[in-house]
Amino acid sequence: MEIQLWKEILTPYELAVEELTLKFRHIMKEYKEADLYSPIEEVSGRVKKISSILEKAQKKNIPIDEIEENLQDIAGIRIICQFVEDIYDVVDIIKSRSDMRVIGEKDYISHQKESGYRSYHVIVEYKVETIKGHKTIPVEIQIRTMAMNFWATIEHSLQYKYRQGIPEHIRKRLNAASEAILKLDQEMSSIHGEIMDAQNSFTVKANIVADILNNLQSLYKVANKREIVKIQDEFYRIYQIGDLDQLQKFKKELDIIAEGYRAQVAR
Ligand code: 0O2
Repeated sequence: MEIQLWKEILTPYELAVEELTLKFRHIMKEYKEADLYSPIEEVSGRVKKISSILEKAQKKNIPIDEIEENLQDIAGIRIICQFVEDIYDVVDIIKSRSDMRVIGEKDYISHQKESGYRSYHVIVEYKVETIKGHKTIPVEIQIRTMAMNFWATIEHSLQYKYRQGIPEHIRKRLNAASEAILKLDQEMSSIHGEIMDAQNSFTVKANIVADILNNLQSLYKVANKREIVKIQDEFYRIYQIGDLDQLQKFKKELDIIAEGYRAQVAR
């Protein structure tokens, strides 16, 4: 097979990697612009090197002219997340899209590989348009946490260093490191829950405060001003205690007062 032919074969894969990298980066941008937490932290992509394609085909006994039908990771996207929970959100995002179709999944998080490798792989079918026309190709999307990626990157380079197999004593260390990574991700997940709870109650509190202040402002225009100033002082006192339940109770009472005034005005 001539090098020119390889270039032709790989062009749609290059385009798919470029397009998908851009699309996933855009998802990150959209989350950030909407002031929302992005489950995607980082995106990268690559087209497998010809030498690696040949090596994998040889390892799996795939004839050269059947490589395209049998290798699903010629085009690869890697998505890095902060927390394990984010990985499953990213999988849901991928499944909900109309521009790619999931044709395979490998959950190496619930089913860690013997090597200690952990990651979630989704194979999608993706359509590209080149000057030669359109083509639907498989793309492997690897989704993993920063910690999982750290381990996989080191282990991958060791695989290259020890082509005949990683020595047993290093394997043992890698397994221990993989366990430590699992623990680290679990610890981070517990903090993740706390962060989400804190963000949630912050939003709830901010909305209650906004409602109370709106009501106070409206009442100030129609009700006895000294009464409203007294209510406002009471609000500041409760606000300083910082108890969400008390604040919620105060809001309900103020709603009733405001409703009463509204009814009077309507009469
Ligand atoms: P590269 O250089 O990253 O492209 P297999 O038959 O298991 O070798 P298969 O059937 O394609 O491969 O599926 P699998 O196991 O899901 O592996 C796909 C890719 O996942 C690999 O591609 C690696 O990128 C990554 N991967 C899988 N297992 C390991 C592992 O134990 N350690 C690390 N570091 N990465 C792993 P390639 O072609 O092997 O390599």
